[in-house]
Amino acid sequence: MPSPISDHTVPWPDADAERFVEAGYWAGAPLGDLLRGVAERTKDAPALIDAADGTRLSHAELTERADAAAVRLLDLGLARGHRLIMQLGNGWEFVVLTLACLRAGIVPVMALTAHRRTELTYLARHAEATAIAVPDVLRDFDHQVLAHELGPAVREVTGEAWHVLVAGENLAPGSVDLRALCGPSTDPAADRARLDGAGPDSRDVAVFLLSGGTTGLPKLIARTHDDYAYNARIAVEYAALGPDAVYLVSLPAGHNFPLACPGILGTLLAGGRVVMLPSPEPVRAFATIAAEGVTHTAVVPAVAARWLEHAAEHGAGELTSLRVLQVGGARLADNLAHRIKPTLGTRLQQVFGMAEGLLNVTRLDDDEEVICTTQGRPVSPADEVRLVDAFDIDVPPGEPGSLLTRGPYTPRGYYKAAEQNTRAFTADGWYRSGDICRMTPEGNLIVEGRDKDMINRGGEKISAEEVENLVYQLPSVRQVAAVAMPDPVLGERVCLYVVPKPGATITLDEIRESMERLGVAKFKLPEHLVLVDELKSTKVGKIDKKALRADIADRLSPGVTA
Ligand code: OOB
Repeated sequence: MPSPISDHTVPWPDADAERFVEAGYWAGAPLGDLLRGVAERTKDAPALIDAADGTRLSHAELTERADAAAVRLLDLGLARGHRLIMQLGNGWEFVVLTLACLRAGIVPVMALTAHRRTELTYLARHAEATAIAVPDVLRDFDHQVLAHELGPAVREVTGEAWHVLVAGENLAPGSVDLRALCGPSTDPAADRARLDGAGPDSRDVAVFLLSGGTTGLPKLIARTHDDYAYNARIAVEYAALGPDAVYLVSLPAGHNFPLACPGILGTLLAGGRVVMLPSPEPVRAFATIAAEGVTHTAVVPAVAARWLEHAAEHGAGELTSLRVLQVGGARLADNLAHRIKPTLGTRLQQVFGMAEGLLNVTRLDDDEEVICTTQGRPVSPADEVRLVDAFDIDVPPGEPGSLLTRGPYTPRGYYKAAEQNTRAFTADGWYRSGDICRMTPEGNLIVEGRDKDMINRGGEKISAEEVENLVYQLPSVRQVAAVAMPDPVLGERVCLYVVPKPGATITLDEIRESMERLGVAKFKLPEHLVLVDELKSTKVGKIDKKALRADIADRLSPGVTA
């Protein structure tokens, strides 16, 4: 039996929870009920469009399908409180299955399609999952085969059946047809009767998000129905997203940004419509924006840069419906920010968020200068933010400091991670984001750097420690350090410094091949290798990564060959 989720989460203190309810931040209703309530009002208004296969569902059809899928999951043997690894691409099935889970109280673990054996095995065992949803084949990778192969290792911890749900044409024996499971209902009233009153509590965990990662293995962030619904609702407000909004999802849908900031959940709660597209590649994305009349979308800075390039060459005529372009996930360079309105003809909203909670946005009516040079300010009046020095003392106004935060949608600890929680959270519940920020006199934050050991590759977060642990499995490696190297396209990429064992040699290809054999997401593979005789330590005996980052930036600067 999977252990109860509540055994491993850190709840908000009662006094805080009461405060959030009284202030109306926590609505006291599970997301499935809130979405159903919206569908009852919006009925036949379009809710979901899959730009790849042409599927179109109204709000009424979407909630009916979600209910039917929830019942079918229960019939399979899943139950409220069970965990399902969600590893689907950006298609309609992602939305129907997510809503089905929310309705039944089954908790989706938002994995990425880039994840491979190492990550999935860990996630499924750590979350004690009893099911996984995958595409059959995506970008030449057979997800279905891997999903079945995970079974024995997962069953070892859960003692339960392992269900493999597959979205695709070629179903293997033992796979559940996800498209049929997410298909139309045969008896909506019966589905509803079965689910009403049997669903989750608003304080229950709604979804598990993955942490950006600074530790050897990714951590799970347990977001509750109350906190996540608030997150989505308040983001809706600041993006001025109403029932006429058309929101394009082109970033991986399981990321917090396109899922709930305001993303899929916010758009549906506002009665608007969601358009799913497999990638943000500009030719397809621009054509989809024009065809569907997209009003809002979210991208990372690397994508914004590609869109700017594309528009500079081909014009932005296809983007006339676009009202708000949200950019976040990594620092947007001021010079790119300044080009967005003139080149794309749309308003920019900078979003500095984190799966752990705190969301900062520039307001749509802020001065152009604020929009283009800051990452905005917290969305909730109850968000608390401090900028502190190495001793957790608040820095003077205007000085850079490490960001600590608490609030109504920032959980107080990671799931099943008591030991890491003592480092990632202060004793009184502040989350250490690891971002070095400065606050302007108006209260806007500017992200200036970070004091966490992470590499931000075009918005995908990579834990240096995770990469190092994988590289240490190679017999010829004596010491290794993974650091960010600057990159004009993605912002950062993974660079490795390696001290080989005496007499041994090693190449970048060998390292990448060994990591691929272990099965890890491709975006984590190092893209540059520097062999050295030793790695210098700091006074406290840690590898001096600051020096390495400076070294690689130096080596890559124009005129110098690395
Ligand atoms: C978003 O969430 P995560 O969990 O993938 O990553 C959070 C980290 C932040 O701590 C910060 O280091 C970085 O990503 N980050 C930014 C940023 N937005 C995120 N750094 C500089 N400027 C920004 N605008 O990335 C995320 C979650 C919700 C909405 C948007 C992004």
